[in-house]
Amino acid sequence: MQTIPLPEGPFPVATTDREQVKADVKEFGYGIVKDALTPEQVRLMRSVLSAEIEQEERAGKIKESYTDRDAVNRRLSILMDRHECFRDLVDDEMAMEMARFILGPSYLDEPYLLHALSANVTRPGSRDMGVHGDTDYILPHLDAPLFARVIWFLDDFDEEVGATRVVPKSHLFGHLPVKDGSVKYETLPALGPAGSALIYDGRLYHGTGANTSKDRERAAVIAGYIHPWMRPLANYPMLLDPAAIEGSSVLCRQLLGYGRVNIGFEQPWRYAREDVAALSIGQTRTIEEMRRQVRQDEPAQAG
Ligand SMILES: O=C(O)CCC(=O)C(=O)O
Ligand SMILES: [Fe+2]
Repeated sequence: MQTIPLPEGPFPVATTDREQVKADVKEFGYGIVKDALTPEQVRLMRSVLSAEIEQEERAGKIKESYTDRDAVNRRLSILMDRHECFRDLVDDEMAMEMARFILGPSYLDEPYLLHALSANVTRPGSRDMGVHGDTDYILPHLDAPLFARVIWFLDDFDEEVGATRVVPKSHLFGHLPVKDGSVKYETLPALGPAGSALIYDGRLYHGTGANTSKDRERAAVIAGYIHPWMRPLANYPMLLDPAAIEGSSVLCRQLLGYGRVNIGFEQPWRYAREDVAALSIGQTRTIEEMRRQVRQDEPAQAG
């Protein structure tokens, strides 16, 4: 078996300096924002999450996921309409800044889309997830930043509790990870106190760590942002409780797919239920603004 060793450090550490985090993401493929959530947000999200998991367990809804090696951990795949604290995380200002940094400008300034907002809670005895990239499902490998990922820490992330493991600089390897057992990638744990957020380019090789603790859990909320021309995990307007989305920001709903506009062309939602259609967002730019944008983009597209 071939082992791919870690590159030269020093490696990114949790910091409140966002410019440093961006530099880390560029060079290493990941960075860690400290104090990304307030202690109140962490407490609320953690307790809502525990209650939701308990409820799903009682209802027998916990399913094994093909992405994990066992079913000791707990995953909840849809968080947006379970509580406002999660819905309002969708258009979090820091997450948006990092998504813009990773994905770059979008055509006609169309907002990105949220791919998914889910939770992953490791529990004592959970095995590691195995090294992967979050764009592995896009074949063949496309060497462009397609996915901006944010893992919010709701508990302290340390090695024992199963902090996410990363392969520094793997976002630039130029191919998907080899998963036939012939290659072993050395990894590092992404560390930080509860309230931190791991930011990474979806090409980065990574995976949940094993939880080797006796009695501690590690809860994470995972968000992914994609280009407006990509397909999210689900058709959210068909799936989410409209009552829980009412009162959300325009940007939040655009990120959730309630935009009726794609690359400047608006289409009515003729057959949507009234309360769902009422949440949809039409064109927010004038024709003149769009023409100006297209003219600005032309040299870049040609060149
Ligand atoms: O929970 C984690 O630490 C990472 C999970 C992950 O990589 C994934 O779900 O794709
Ligand atoms: Fe992942």
